[in-house]
Parts: sequence; C-alpha cells; structure tokens
Amino acid sequence: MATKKDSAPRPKATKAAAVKAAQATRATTAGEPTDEIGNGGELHQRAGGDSPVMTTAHGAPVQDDNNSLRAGDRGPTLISDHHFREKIFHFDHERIPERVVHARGYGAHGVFEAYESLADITRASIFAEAGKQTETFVRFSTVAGNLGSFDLARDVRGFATKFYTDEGNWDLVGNNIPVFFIQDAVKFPDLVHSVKEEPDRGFPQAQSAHDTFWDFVSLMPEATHMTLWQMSDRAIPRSFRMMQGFGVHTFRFVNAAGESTFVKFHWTPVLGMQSVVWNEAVKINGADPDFHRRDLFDAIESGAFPEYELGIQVFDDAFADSFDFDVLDATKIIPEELVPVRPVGKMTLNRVVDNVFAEIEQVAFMTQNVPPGIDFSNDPLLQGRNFSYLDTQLKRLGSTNFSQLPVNAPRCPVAHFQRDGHMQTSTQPGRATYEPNSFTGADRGPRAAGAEGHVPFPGEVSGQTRRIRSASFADHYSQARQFWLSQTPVEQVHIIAAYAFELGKCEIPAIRQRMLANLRNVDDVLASGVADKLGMPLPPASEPAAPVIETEPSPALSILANAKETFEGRKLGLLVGDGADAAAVKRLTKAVVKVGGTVEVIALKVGGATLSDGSLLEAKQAVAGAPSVLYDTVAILAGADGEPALADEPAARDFLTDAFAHCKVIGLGAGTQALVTATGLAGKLDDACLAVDTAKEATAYVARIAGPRHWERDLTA
Ligand code: HDE
Repeated sequence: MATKKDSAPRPKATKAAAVKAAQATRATTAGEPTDEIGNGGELHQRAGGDSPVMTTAHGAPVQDDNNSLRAGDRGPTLISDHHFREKIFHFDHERIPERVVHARGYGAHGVFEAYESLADITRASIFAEAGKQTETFVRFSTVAGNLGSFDLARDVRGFATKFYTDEGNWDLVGNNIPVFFIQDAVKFPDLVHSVKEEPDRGFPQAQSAHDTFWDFVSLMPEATHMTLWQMSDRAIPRSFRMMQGFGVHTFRFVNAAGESTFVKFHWTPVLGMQSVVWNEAVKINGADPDFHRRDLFDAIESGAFPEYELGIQVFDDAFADSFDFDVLDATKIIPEELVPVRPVGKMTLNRVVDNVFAEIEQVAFMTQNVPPGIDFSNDPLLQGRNFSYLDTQLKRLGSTNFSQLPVNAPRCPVAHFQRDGHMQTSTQPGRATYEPNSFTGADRGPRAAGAEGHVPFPGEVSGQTRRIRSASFADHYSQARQFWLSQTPVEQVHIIAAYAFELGKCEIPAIRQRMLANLRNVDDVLASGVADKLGMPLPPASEPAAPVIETEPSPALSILANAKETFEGRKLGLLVGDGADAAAVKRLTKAVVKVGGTVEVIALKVGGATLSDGSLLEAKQAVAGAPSVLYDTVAILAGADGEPALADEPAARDFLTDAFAHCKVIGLGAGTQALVTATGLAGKLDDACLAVDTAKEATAYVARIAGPRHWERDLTA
C-alpha cells in the first residue's frame, strides 16, 4: 500500500514569493500563534487569546512552570511531580551523537531546475525535461571539527545535496574539493583518526596542523594531491555561496535502453569563487565563529538566494581507457580541458530551516540513495561509502525509521514491507506484510517494479578475489604537480605558506622531513619554498611508486584565474567617524547596494555616528566587535572631529592595518589622515587605496571592488 509522505510546501522559484514565505515562517517562530507544532500535530489551544497553554508531552495542562512540587515551603521535591520529571528527562536526552565526521554544518532548502532533457544518457526523472523542478536540501560542513567548532578551519567543506526526486531521493554527498586523501575506504578510519584531536591530549580541535595528520599523510603518498588542494585557498572559502562542489567519484548514468556512460558531477557557484586569506581566517574564527552559517542565513533571509549550476563531465569506456589515470581512483580529477563540464541545471537555495536540529542535524545523507538512471562505478572509495552511510545514520538517529523524519522523507510515494521498529510514525495499513501473498486490494501490499525499478548496471566482473591495489592507482604525484603548476603566483605563495604553517605545528622533525621529501616529487620550487620557511634543509626526494608524468596545466584549477568581476553577494564594512560627510556616506552606500553588495555600518560606539548634517547614522557594530576581517572591502569616512578619535582607538587602527595586510581594496575618505599615520601606513598606500569622497571617486571605488584583491601586497611582502 502506498503511503504519501507529508511534504513541506514546494518552494516557489521566485525570490519575492520565497522571501514572503520565509518571512511568514519567521514571524511565526517569533512568537505568533500557530495551529501546528513541529510534528504536524494539533497545538493544544486550551486558553482563549493568542497564547497557547503549556502542557506536558502527553497533553495535560501545566499548573506552574516556575516551582517544582515540594512538601512544605522549604521541604524536599516530590517524585510525584511528573511535569518536573518529564521536563528534566527530556532535557537530559536532548543531544544525539554528532556526526563522526562533518559534525559542524549548516543547511537550507532549495529547488533544482533542469536546463534540458538528458533522456539520451540517463533515465533519471529529474533530468527528464527542460524546466523540470525538484525540491532539494543542502548541508554544507567542515570535516574535522566537532559540532561546536568554528567555521573557518582550514578544511575540506562538505557539500551534500538531497534531491527529492519523484523516483526517490538522490543524495549527491560531495565536497568542495574534487579529489580525496585515500583510494580505498578501508583507510578512512585511519585518516579520520589522524586528523581529529589527538587521543592522549584531546587537542588540537578542527585542525590538520598537528603531528598525527602529517604523519599519516606523509606515509600515504596517495594523499599528496589532496593536500595540495587542502593547503590552497579552496580550504578557506569566503562563503558557502562562493565555493564549488564535486561528486568526487566517477558515477554512471544509465538511459532507458540500459546504455551507460560514466559521469562526474560539478557544482559551480553563480556568484563565482572567493576565498579569504589564512591570517584573516584565523581572526574570523575569533570574531565570528559562525561566519559561514550567518552568511548563508543572512543571504537567504534577505532574498539574495545562493545559486549553483550543476555540470556534468560525461565520458565512455574508450576515454577511460585512453586516460593516463584510472577513472575509479578518487585521488584524480578529469581535467576540464580533456572533458568539458556541461551545465545541466541550476539549484537555488531559497528557504532557511525552521529548526536547526530537526532539519540540519537530523538530515541523513546516504551515497546509496540513487534513483533509476544513476548508478555507481567500482571506485573502491565509493563502494566503501555505500556500506558506511546507512550504518552511521542508525548510530546517530537511533532508529531504522530515520527515513520518516520530514527532512529525510521522500516526496514521492513510499511502499514496502519493512515494518515497526523504534519511533514508527506511519500507520502502515494492510494485512499481508510479506510477498508473495494472495491478498487483493489494500491488503495485498506493493510489488517490485521490474524493469521500471532501479536496474543495476550489468557490469562485467572477473578476476581473483584478492586484497590488492590496482597498478593503475600507482601514480601519486603527476596530478599534484599539475594542480601546483595551474595556480597563479600568489596562489602558490599561499600554498607554500600553508604547508609551512601546518608542518611548523608538527613537533616531530622526521614528519616534516618526510613530507618535504614527498613534495619534491611535486615541484622543487614548492618543496624548497616550504623548507625555507621551516628553516630546514631540503631532503632528497622520496621514491615515487610510478614515474611523474608531465601534464599540461589546467587553468580551471585556479580560483583567481577564474575570478568573476563582481561585488554581488559581498560586503563592505563602512567605518564612520563623527562628522563624516553625510552625502559621501549615502552615495557610497547606494553605489555598493546597486551592484548587489551589502553595507554594514561600523562606528566607534554601536549607538552610531553623528554625520556632517547633524543626523545620526545607526551602526550595526562597534568597531571593537567588527574587525575588518568580516568584510570583503572596507571604507573609512570621518570628519575633522572624528579623526583623532579613530586614530586613538586601537580597534580602528587594527581595522585598517588588517585590511591592508589582507590585500583588500580600501576606501579612504576625508578625515582619515590621522588614522593612516597612526597605523604607519602613510607613504605605503598603493593604488588599491582609493578616495571615496566625491561621486566620481565612489564610482571608481565600486568598479575596483568587483575585481581581485590587491595581491601585489602579498607578492612583495
Ligand atoms: Fe563521507 N561520511 N565518507 N565522504 N561524507 C560521512 O555520514 C565516509 C567521503 C561526506 O552533511 C558520514 O552521515 C567513508 C568522500 C559529506 O550529513 C560517514 C568514506 C566524500 C558528509 C561517512 C568517506 C565524503 C559525509 C558521517 C571513505 C566526498 C556529511 C556522518 C570511503 C565525496 C554529510 C554521516 C552531511 C559524512 C563515511 C569519504 C563526503 C561516517 C567511509 C570521498 C559531505 O558515513
């Protein structure tokens, strides 16, 4: 018998409608009465007026929620106080095990729209026709840190998408980096143990910068390619809205005729890619540990919906055979120059969650969830993941019925003979709970769909049963070298600095040395740059398992070479001192908003600043709580009265010096002379430090902030 699951109202793809819907939801959570509670039950409205009556979990109205039941005025608390006991009992059990990896995350609802029919290569219904919409839920995450860790760790980001397709959920459980550390899932527990806090001391938290991680990866040369990505600015993204996503493994598409092609999945952010710099990340983690989740929440709530284009690389066996590397090896990419990425649809995130626990914490992604038309390859990492994800959900969510939670429930009919179990919420009808049976009608239950169902691709398998790593997985350095050679000079500077920082945190010199020996197989400029920063001699190169192949650089691998000229979705931190020119403040704000940016006003005190025309400009933040690391660009405007006050404030001086050190474009209006002098930057200001007083200057500044940071400062440092 088919059971239609409860489904959330389908989000409309228009910004206005979704903003309205989001606002309505939030108005409700802000204390307005509602006729529903989270589990879809009726709210007990026992009193008149707006405010519902508090009840026990079983619905009995509560007399008093401030005093437990006691014998006498000052006597002992009584066990017969069920309200008290139930309240504490539930509280004691509020936490569930956090994810063993990817514990810290944030998510949102969205919709995916296909650009065209892909029926020639896949029968997956979400790609059936142009314009077809499918509801989605996305969870972004860091990997190593615990639930309460900070957002800007140097780490891989999870990018997991649940598509509620009309033939079952498709979970594309990807990362923002297209390769992985290991080739075989049997090494995953070792990898994760090495990167987590060290067990004999319980630190460091959310970092790979410690001995055990670099010990492990230096002993596993297959991890080298991934560490290149991890030491690049990819691992410190500016925003979840500004990073790519990848399915990582090679998957299969299968069409209605049963024909199959290989496929790799790519998400590309419409806003373009942006990262922060390392020193900035370190400071953001202190100033706003929730930087990424706040950014996603704020963007969606304001109607600036993040968008990602889904692209595919499709190739056949002939390409796979001709490729220098094994397409089943998850430590390898397929360069876009060899197989171009074809855009096939767009996802728009248009609704924040109503409840973080119910949705973001309880969402259960499983690589095993694929609809007809999508199938697995024999990538040993993917095969291993297909064991892991079901198991981990039972541990975390505690019941085999986790698929019934609203965020996990398919939006299509669900029918099977799986019965009962903890927290069974559906009242499964019918008499027969087995098959075959001879009942009819509702008592009969469902039957398998045959060729209409998910037909596994009938791949040929042969060979001996052995624990073996294929020789085609032996090349560990060629693509690491290609990645390195594909970076712009400043990106290379950042990679060298990141390796030096991380290895510098290793207390055991032999580990640093082993890693340097491996890096020599990637590039000597890289290895000697790191050695130099560590103050260590360059050891001989380690012996590679396969010769390093010289491959063409792939421009697609650089963030900066692919930067988008836009300030859309980014933020100006506008530090305003008393007496600042009211017209200049207004002009600049308007110009930034016009190009899709946001402006956050900062003053010496959160009460705001008094402008030249006597008006009070409200501030969002006091400068002591709003360091410039929180903004993509900064501008400072002050009047003659404001000038000494800014220069005297250490946080204002840090605001400017940090923005300069982080290569940001800086707007410096009238009244900032004393501040510039106090920071020691007088005489060092370059052509990315622009005046912003007149209309013409504001226009030039806004044009400049669409471009890159002033990286020359990093290159000459
Ligand atoms: Fe995961 N991974 N993983 N992983 N993974 C989990 O499942 C695992 C791997 C990824 O936001 C766990 O629900 C194994 C690659 C994301 O809820 C667990 C292996 C990629 C998320 C698990 C890998 C990923 C997870 C922990 C080695 C990129 C967060 C909690 C073969 C393609 C999903 C959970 C979310 C989560 C196992 C490797 C991505 C334990 C065994 C490669 C984005 O099942």
